[in-house]
Amino acid sequence: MNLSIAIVGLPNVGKSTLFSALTKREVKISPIPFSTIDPNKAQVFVPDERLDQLAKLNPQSKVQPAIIEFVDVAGLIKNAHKGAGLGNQFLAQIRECQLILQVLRGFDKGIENVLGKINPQEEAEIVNLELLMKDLQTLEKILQKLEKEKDKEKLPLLQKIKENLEKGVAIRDLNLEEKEKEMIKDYQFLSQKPILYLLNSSSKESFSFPFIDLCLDLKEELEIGQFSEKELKELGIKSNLDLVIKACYNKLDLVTFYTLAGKKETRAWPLKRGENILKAAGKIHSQFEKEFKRAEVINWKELIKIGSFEEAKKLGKIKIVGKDYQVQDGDVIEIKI
Ligand SMILES: Nc1nc2c(ncn2[C@@H]2O[C@H](COP(=O)(O)OP(=O)(O)OP(=O)(O)O)[C@@H](O)[C@H]2O)c(=O)[nH]1
Ligand SMILES: [Mg+2]
Repeated sequence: MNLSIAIVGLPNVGKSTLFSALTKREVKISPIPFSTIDPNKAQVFVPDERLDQLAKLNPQSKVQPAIIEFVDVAGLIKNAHKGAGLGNQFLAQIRECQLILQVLRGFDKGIENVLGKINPQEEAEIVNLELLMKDLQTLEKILQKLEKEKDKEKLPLLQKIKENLEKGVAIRDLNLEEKEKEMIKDYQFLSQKPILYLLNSSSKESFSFPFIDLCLDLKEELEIGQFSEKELKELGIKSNLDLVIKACYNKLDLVTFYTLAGKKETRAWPLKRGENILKAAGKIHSQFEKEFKRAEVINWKELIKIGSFEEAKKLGKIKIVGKDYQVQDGDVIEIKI
């Protein structure tokens, strides 16, 4: 499964600028609203200091960070769910993603502003409402079907969700139980997806919006990307894009585990928090999942302190675990088949 993040927002807020800065891809960036029509997609490595330290234990090994995908979605405006602007098509693209990253306009120079003013709060509300309305449309169809089938299990839950959506409450704010989340998982409701807010501005000071998670000058970030590491050092500037990637990764509610592949490859893997080691094994190779016997596990920090997996074994510091073991963030794992 790809871990995908949808970059969403009103037209001309800097979504493609962010995408290009993050992924180093050249895409259409233009002052004309609705420049992006077909989504841009690209993968980026997740910066990880723990992986860098682990890699030093086996300097010959290939280093493979975890990967996440960003999707630059077309701009949306009020009533997009009814077809306004570019309409409905972008909503399907968000459905495929696990996280929404909304870019909010904070810069106010020269470029047409579709909203007519700088107002991050209103931009956030417009997008939220569109997600909600789209969910309501989806829900109507599901309810019709379930009513026909005289479903007893899901109907009450979906009716509760519908009532809340009608009151303007997003599914992510409903505090659903795990069991309930599981029941609606396959519908991939848009307003259930976690959301992060990024203000495109050099300073957060003129805005008092506590909901804003990140504040970056995206045009500047794109320009910084043109410089080499050496030039950046000389100029005394640095990119803040790592903060965006890390914030997204953290918001996806994952843990990271590591493998050393017999010193050949030091690799970071994302796993949903709470999943067991059999799932982790399946991520590495389907054969590992099928033929899993046991696994050897040590925390990354402890491994670094000791210096090698073999030495840790001699010292009795490696845990032997079975298939139900719940993977912990920072575990270094070796699967035995
Ligand atoms: N001054 C300034 N201009 C910016 C900034 N970020 C983006 N722009 C400009 O704003 C215009 C729109 O940027 P895009 O990245 O194409 O915006 P978008 O959100 O992808 O727009 P659509 O694809 O039309 O929805 C471009 O001319 C950018 O150069 C910024 O931080 N400051
Ligand atoms: Mg664009």
